[in-house]
Order: sequence, then C-alpha cells, then structure tokens
Amino acid sequence: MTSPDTIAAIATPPGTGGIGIVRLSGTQALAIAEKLCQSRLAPGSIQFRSFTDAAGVAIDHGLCLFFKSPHSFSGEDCVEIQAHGGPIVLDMLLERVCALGARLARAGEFSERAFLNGKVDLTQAEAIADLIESGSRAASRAAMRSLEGRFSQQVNELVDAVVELRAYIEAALDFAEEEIDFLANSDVGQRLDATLNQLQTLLLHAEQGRTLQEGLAVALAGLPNAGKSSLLNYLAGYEAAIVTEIEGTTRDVLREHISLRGIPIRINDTAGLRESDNPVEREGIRRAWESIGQADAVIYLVDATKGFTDADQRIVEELGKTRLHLVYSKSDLLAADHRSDPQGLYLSTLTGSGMDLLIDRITGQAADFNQDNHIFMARRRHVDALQRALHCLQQATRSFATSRSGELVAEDLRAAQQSLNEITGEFTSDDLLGKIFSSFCIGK
Ligand SMILES: Nc1nc2c(ncn2[C@@H]2O[C@H](COP(=O)(O)OP(=O)(O)OP(=O)(O)O)[C@@H](O)[C@H]2O)c(=O)[nH]1
Ligand SMILES: [Mg+2]
Repeated sequence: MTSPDTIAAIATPPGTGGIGIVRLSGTQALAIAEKLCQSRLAPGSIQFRSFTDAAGVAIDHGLCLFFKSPHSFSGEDCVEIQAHGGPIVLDMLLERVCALGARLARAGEFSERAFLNGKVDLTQAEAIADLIESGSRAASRAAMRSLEGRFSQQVNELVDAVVELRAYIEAALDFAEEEIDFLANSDVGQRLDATLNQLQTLLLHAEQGRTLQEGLAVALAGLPNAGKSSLLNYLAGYEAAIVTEIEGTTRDVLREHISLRGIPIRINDTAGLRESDNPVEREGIRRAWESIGQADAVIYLVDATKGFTDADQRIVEELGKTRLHLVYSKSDLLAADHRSDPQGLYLSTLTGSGMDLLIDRITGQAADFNQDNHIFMARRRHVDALQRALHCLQQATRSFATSRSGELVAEDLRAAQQSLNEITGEFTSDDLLGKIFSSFCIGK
C-alpha cells in the first residue's frame, strides 16, 4: 500500500548535536532529495552531498542515504539526510524539502506506514516507541524482545491453535447428526485445556511486561506523621517532599519515578489518613484514597514508637488491598527488644536499616526483570485483549464440558481469535491505530 503524500520530519531530538537527521518517506522522496542535493542518488549507498536552497546556495552538507522501496523502514522509498545538528540548519532543510513537495509528518507516521506496509506488526511498532522511551535497561531489553517479534510469535501461535480447534469443531458441525459423538471422541477437551494454559502463561508475562512499561504504582499510606514523606525522600534520593513534625504536612499527592533493582516504580506520597475539619486537608485525604485505590501495591507505614493502633486497624481493613506491605517506621527510636511485632518489617530513614528488605518485598511482586529473559514489553491494551481472549476460552471450555455444544464452543473460539488478532493489529479499528501512533514521537 502506498500513501499519496511524501512525508518529512526531523528525526533527531530538538537542540544542538553533532549530527541532525531529516527523514523523508514516500513516492517523491527520491525526487525531492535529488533536487535538494542537485544530483542523482543511488540506492543502498552513502553519498556525501551539498544540500541547497531554492537559489542553489548550500544550506549545509552531509550524508545522504537512499533506501529503495520495499527495502526501507516504512516500506516506501526513504531518504535520510544527515546534516549538522543545529536547530536552524535542520529547520531550513525541512522547509526546503517541504517546498519541494513533502509535507510534515504526523507523530508516528513513519511507523504507521511501516505497519500498513507489513514491515512490522502492531506490537513491534509499539515496541519501537517503548524502546525509545524505556526508562531502565530491563525495559529496553524487554522492548527489544518485543521488537524482535517474540511477543507477536507467541500470540500468533495461540491464534493458530484457536483457528485449528475452530476448524475442527466447525467441520464437526457440518455433520450435525454425528456431532456429539464426533466431539466426545476427540481430543478437543485436552486441546482446549492446553490452549488455555498457554494463554494464561502469556498473560502473566504480558502483565509483567506492562509493569515494566508503565512502572509499578506504589502508594505510601498511613496516619499523619507515620513517616511517609521521609520514606519517599529516602527512596527518591532527594528532598522531594516537605517533612515536618507537624501532623498533616502533606496535602497533595506527590509523585516520583524511581527505579528499584531495574524495575520502574511510580511512587506516590499521600496525605496522612485521619478525620479532619480542615477542607484543604480533607481534599488531600480524598486524593490519598484515590491514589491508594489505583496503586498496584500499598506500603502502609506505622510509627514504631506508637505501635499499631486501633486507627491503623480501621484503615488497614478499609484498604482491603491484597498487595499491602505493612512496615514500622522510625525504628532507630526504638530499642530492638521493644519491637511489638517480632515478624514486622522495621525501617529507619535515618539509618537506612530495613530498606533492603522493603525493596525486596516491593520488587518481589514484579518478576526479576534483570534475570528473566522471557519478559517482553507489553501494554495495557495487550493485557486487556489477552484477558478478553482468556475469558472466551474459559467459556468455551465450560460449554464443551457441560453441553458438548459445538456451536457455542465455535462462537467463543471466534471471539477469542478476534481479541488475539487485535494485539498484532490483524484486526484493529482505524480509531485505535490513530490513537496508538499519535502517541509516538515525530520522526518515528
Ligand atoms: N528518628 C526518625 N524520625 C523519623 C523517621 N522518619 C520520619 N521521621 C520524623 O517523623 C516526622 C514526620 O515525618 P513525615 O515524613 O513528615 O511523616 P508523614 O507521614 O509524611 O506525615 P504527614 O505528611 O503529616 O502525613 C518528622 O519529624 C520526621 O523527621 C525515622 O526513620 N527516624
Ligand atoms: Mg507527609
């Protein structure tokens, strides 16, 4: 598929640098670049050229690379103009190629064309953006695995298994009278179970991948003065939050991005939870609950010098979180033999004691991304689609076990297949594509 427009963008980041790249893609890419360089360009070679303005005066000189369709990133004719990395120079070059017939590319438009031309599937296109934006080494390795197609490959294997099952069952439906026996005597049940297991494993890995991409959301909660902001500052490594001995210091939710053992963490410090007549503090507490509700994990701090109180008990019950880490703060103020909870995790932001253990617990919730080379980058939309597919397959398994109804099973398999196909983009609406690619950077 070829688009009518030839698109252009500065592919290097804004600012100054040794080299800056203007990228062109489309049917006119070569003609435009040849006019810019006032000479012919051969495909697949690196050529040193002057880049000239309308009057034939050199704007800059540098390297020109021409990739002939379909052997290019986007699948179309592509030209990379490598000039010097100054913003004015690059703007002049961009203006010039637009005057010669290109138009400015939208965000992600090069990748979108690569997808539409079958150079990459949707998860791979997303992996490019995730690789560029990865916030840790583990995240970049995972994005690279997705870009290499490991995630898509597993999704495609699942689709194949579902399609085979569907074909078998639909064939059985064609022999309606014998359908029941035909299905009963087959291994459809085992094959459904095996596919279900495969999908569950993939979902688990995708959830870990999503954590890497989005970061694990951790909320700090507790009574006023429990030491939440002190812990945030300790983990962030600087004085992000105001700490005072006054109860109710924190009002707004403070958000910090940190990395613990290679895992990106979005940590939120919140207002101390208590009854209050102060409208500002009440709004802070409302926001605290909101942040706690959205967190993947909550660290609940209890002031060790006060011990676990009734007020703590009420809050912990209300939290109702499965991923709750109860910790005692200010352990430096307490002699070790005064610890009321011998099993408890005691922390001090003054001495750092207990921190390793806390970090073990938080990161233990996610897989060890540095060790585990099965993790690939995944996004929330992938996890959602896998969950929908899982639901359909579970339903198919139930229908098969209870009624042996080929029609119901085939319908659920069809729905599962559709959800799986959304992941790689085999079956995706234009709206969704627009949404995905518009979040990419310009020039990619
Ligand atoms: N000795 C000692 N003092 C601590 C420790 N952590 C916090 N504190 C003190 O406890 C007081 C309250 O700390 P904050 O971190 O502001 O507590 P908070 O939970 O954020 O309080 P609010 O924002 O009011 O809800 C401050 O005076 C801190 O210096 C600790 O590990 N050891
Ligand atoms: Mg605070």
